[in-house]
Amino acid sequence: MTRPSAKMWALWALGGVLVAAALACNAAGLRSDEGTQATVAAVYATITAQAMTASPDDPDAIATATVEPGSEDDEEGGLTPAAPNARPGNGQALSVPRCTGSITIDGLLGDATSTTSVTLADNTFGRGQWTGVGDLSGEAQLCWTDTALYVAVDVTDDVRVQTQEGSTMWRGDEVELFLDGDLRGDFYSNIPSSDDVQLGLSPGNFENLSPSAVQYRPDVRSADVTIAAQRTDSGYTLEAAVPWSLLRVQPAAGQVYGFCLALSDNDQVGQASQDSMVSHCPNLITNDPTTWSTIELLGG
Ligand SMILES: [Ca+2]
Ligand SMILES: [Ca+2]
Ligand SMILES: [Ca+2]
Repeated sequence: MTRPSAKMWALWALGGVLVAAALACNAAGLRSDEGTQATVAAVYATITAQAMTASPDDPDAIATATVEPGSEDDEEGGLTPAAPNARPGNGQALSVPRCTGSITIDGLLGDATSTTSVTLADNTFGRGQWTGVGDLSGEAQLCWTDTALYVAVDVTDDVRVQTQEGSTMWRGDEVELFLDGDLRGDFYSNIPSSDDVQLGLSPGNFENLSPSAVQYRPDVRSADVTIAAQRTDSGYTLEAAVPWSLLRVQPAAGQVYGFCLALSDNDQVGQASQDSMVSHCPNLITNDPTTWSTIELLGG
């Protein structure tokens, strides 16, 4: 056995240095990746903070988000991205006027003289069950007051079935209302949070079950909604005054919220079942606020 020469010791030492350098490079590479991710996170944190603090009715805040690339304002560091104020592609966005006329919540529609209309006829659940607009569809009218959002729906439904109340009323004929009270604050979050309200509005069964409301989200509880319904030849009508306090917002002209109206259908007589849903939001996933459309409150 021969002893390593001085030259071999030198080569081993050099090799060790190179290996250590390679490891150091790799470690530096990892740190570099982490740094990039941290930077991205910081940028998004900034965007989120801006969206949280920007007033939805502040036109300047919106304008800063729409700077044209290459324009004078498009200077590095001069852009302040903010979340949009609409959800294009999610169905008809509604511009809702203030209510006029003398409105009585009795299920008889037509007493609100200024409303916006929306057709509920996009099948969003139970594709194999929904046989067309005669099976389930609706025409809704909306207006607003300082205290409530007024909703009137003329529902076409071939078989009226409701055996449930409270948190299971969705397993029967009912109207569902979705409102995202902080549209821009968490615009990209597809998980419902405390500002996302989902209500069920049931016409009852026109016998021993009275019209009633329930809050499904953010938590399940009974909902204090003034509500009435009437049986019709083609289905039923439902009329409701939904308090803004229940929707967790302070209404004002110009405010924009995430919003969707939907209908749930059960045609299984005597059973608790959900056959299908229709809406004006064609992409509706009930627990994903990014699939809802929007509502704007008009002044005047
Ligand atoms: Ca009425
Ligand atoms: Ca039906
Ligand atoms: Ca039905």
